Amino acid sequence: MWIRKNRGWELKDSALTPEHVFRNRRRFLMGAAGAAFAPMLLACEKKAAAESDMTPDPSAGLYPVKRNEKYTIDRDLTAEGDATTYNNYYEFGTSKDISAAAQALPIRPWAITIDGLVDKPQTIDFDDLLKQMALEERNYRHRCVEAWSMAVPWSGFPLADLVKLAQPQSGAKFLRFESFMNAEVAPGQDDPIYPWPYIEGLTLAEATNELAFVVTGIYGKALPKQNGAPFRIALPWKYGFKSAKGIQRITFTDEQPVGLWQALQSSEYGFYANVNPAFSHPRWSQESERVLGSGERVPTQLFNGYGEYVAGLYPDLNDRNFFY
Ligand SMILES: Nc1nc2c(c(=O)[nH]1)N[C@H]1C(S)=C(S)[C@@H](COP(=O)(O)O)O[C@H]1N2
Ligand SMILES: [Mo]
Repeated sequence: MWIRKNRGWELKDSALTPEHVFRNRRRFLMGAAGAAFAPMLLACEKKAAAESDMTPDPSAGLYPVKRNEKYTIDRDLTAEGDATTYNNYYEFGTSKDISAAAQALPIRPWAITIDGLVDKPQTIDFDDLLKQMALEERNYRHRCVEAWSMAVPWSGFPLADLVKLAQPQSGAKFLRFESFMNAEVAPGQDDPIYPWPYIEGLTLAEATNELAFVVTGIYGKALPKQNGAPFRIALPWKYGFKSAKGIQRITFTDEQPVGLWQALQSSEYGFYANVNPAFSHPRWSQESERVLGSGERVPTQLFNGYGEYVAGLYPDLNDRNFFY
C-alpha cells in the first residue's frame, strides 16, 4: 500500500514507495550490519523487547487442528516460507521484509477488550479465549489490494463465535477492530504520517458471515508475529488490508468505522473493499494478481471467488462503494 499525494501530514512521494522506505535508523542498521544482524542490533537497542521474544508461545501445543474441508481452494497453497517472510505490517516498516523486526512485539500477556454496544463487555486473556473456542483449519485465498495473492491454511475460529460471546445489542451495526499500539517495539508507529493505531471495520452482517475468521495459527502452528499473532482476522472476499493483525480491541458501534488506510487516502481505500476485478484502483488495474511464490499472473475473481457466501451482503454489484 502506498499513498499518492503530499498533504501537510505526508512525506514526499519518493519516500512513500513501500520497497524503498525505511526509517533512518532502520536503514542504518540494515546497511551497516547487514540484514542478518539487524534483529540482534534491534534487540540490543530495545532490551525489553528482546527479552519478551524469549518467551515460548503457550498456545504452541494446540496445533495442528482439524481441517474444515468445506473451505478448499482450487490452487496450490503458498509455501510457508513465502507467506511468513513477505508481509504487510506497517507497524514494523513499509517494506515486505519485516518478519525479523516483528519479533520484537511482546505477545504475552495479550488481552482482547470487547466493548461498546454489547451486553457482555469484557477484557479476556487471549489464552483463556482460545480455551473457549473450537479451533479448526481453513484453506483460504488472500488477495492484497496491491494485486498479489497467496493461499494459506489458517487456524482459528469463526468470528461469529466471538460475536456470540459479546452479545451485541440491537443498536450495534458495526465492529471496529483496533490493533496494538507500542511504538517502543514497532518503529513504524513513530512515523507520524500514519494515524496509528491500525483500525479496521466490518458490518455486523459481515462479521457474522461464516467466512469471517479469527486467525490464531497458520500451517498447523501458532501464528508467527509477522502474520499478526496472537489474534488477527481473515476476510478472504475482501482486500487484505481489511484483515487487521495484532488486534487488541473490538468495539461494537452504530457508526461505520474509519480504517487507517481510509483515513489516510479515502479516494483509494474504502470501507467495504470487496475484491472486484471490474473496479480498478485509481493507480492500477485489479483485473489480475501475481501469485506469491510462482510469480504467475492469474485473473482476479469477483469477491476473490467467494461470491456464493457473500454476494448477498451487497445489493449493487455496480456500486463502486462496495469495491475499494
Ligand atoms: N495491524 C496491521 N494489520 C494489517 C496490515 C498492517 O499493516 N497492520 N496490513 C494488511 C495488509 S495490506 C495485508 S495484505 C495483510 C497481510 O497479511 P500477511 O502479512 O499475513 O500476509 O495484513 C493486513 N493487516
Ligand atoms: Mo494488502
